[in-house]
Amino acid sequence: MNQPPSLDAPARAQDAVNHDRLQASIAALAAFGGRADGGVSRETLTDIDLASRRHLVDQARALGCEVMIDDCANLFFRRPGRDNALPAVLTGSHGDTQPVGGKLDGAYGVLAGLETIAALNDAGIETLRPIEVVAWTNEEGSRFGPGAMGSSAFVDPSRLPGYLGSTDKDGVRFGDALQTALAQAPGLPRCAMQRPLSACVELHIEQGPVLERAGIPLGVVTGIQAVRWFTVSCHGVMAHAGTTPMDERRDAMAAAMPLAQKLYDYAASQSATQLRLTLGRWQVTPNSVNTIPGRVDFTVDMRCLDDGVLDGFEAFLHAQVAASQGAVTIERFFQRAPTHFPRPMLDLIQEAAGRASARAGLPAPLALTSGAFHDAMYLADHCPTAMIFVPSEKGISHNAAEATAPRDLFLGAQALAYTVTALANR
Ligand code: HGY
Ligand code: MN
Ligand code: MN
Repeated sequence: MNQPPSLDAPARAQDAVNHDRLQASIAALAAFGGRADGGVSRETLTDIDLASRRHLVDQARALGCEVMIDDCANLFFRRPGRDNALPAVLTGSHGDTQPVGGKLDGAYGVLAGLETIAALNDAGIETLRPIEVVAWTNEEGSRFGPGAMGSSAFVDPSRLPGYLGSTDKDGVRFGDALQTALAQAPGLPRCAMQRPLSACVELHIEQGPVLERAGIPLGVVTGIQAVRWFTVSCHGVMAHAGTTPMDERRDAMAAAMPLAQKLYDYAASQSATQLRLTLGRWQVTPNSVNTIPGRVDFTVDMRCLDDGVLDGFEAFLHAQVAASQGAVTIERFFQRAPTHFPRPMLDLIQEAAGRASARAGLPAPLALTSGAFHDAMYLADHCPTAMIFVPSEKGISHNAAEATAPRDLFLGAQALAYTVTALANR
């Protein structure tokens, strides 16, 4: 018989988290897109991702959850509370991965959310509010840009139409992939976007080296740095590699390389600001060994806690474009200012993580900012939101070698269970 909400419910939920069950659920989901090198390739709305979603639906239903889907194919797994008219507490993360990703980025937050529900079930705890675990669509932004499409559209549905025309490297439109995903979720009730939520907590791996270097298993995330993405296009003229004299070429690569170096030099000049620059995706047209490139497109990912630094870098980039007299064009397709999580949420996570660490005889949680962006950056516009981190071994992520000690994954899930239960009884 479920107990009515009580003050010790968060502690009882925390103590009911099951280490082996969590490990098994991580291994089961990792099989969808599992790679021989131990990584996972499960880009958003691919057939493998759709199959993994069906697996998550089955897991959630086995826990007694209702399952819903919204217009951006975000999946919600809902555990009723005593008063289901109250806005739910949301946890979860994203189910998609990078082209060569790991088992934990996103998946861990979804599965720890389901583990929280399993722990509540085991402990016979009935919360006042409903709890929902979400699997967001396309957080990575690697197949279709920008990133965090599902969460940003949930918070502001007017964004969704602008996402539909985004295409992947094979020319597939996001809108078409989305329709296929929705068509493959027959019988799932469609829920509204922008629904009121009472709070949101996202558990995630740090994807950087801070917690591991500090020897601390749990992080209280105070905020997320700013991010901007651009496509830089260098325009030339295709011509024969053998017959065209060097001084008669308009070689797009000859324009792209020095520009890229100027951007790296600029970033190096700003190193004191912790500005980070990545030129991650290159496309050469026609990409032939013996044709002078007619066009070179490359992406710019710039990040910094100080948005003013990104303003300066963007101005530098525009100055290079102006100086090119039309040979270089740019398009900004993602921009997010820094996120700061509210103090009352940070205090609760400190309490939840502090109890889990103390009972394990480990150091108290560390406060830190996130170098990676997360869906929580948009939810922070919608309801009181915060994040919990666990360490990444050697700070590695977006790499098949991504790993976190099982002990730390367990502690993170314990901290989440406490936090979500406390919020669901407020
Ligand atoms: O790029 C990011 O920060 C996130 O991991 N997708
Ligand atoms: Mn992630
Ligand atoms: Mn990621």
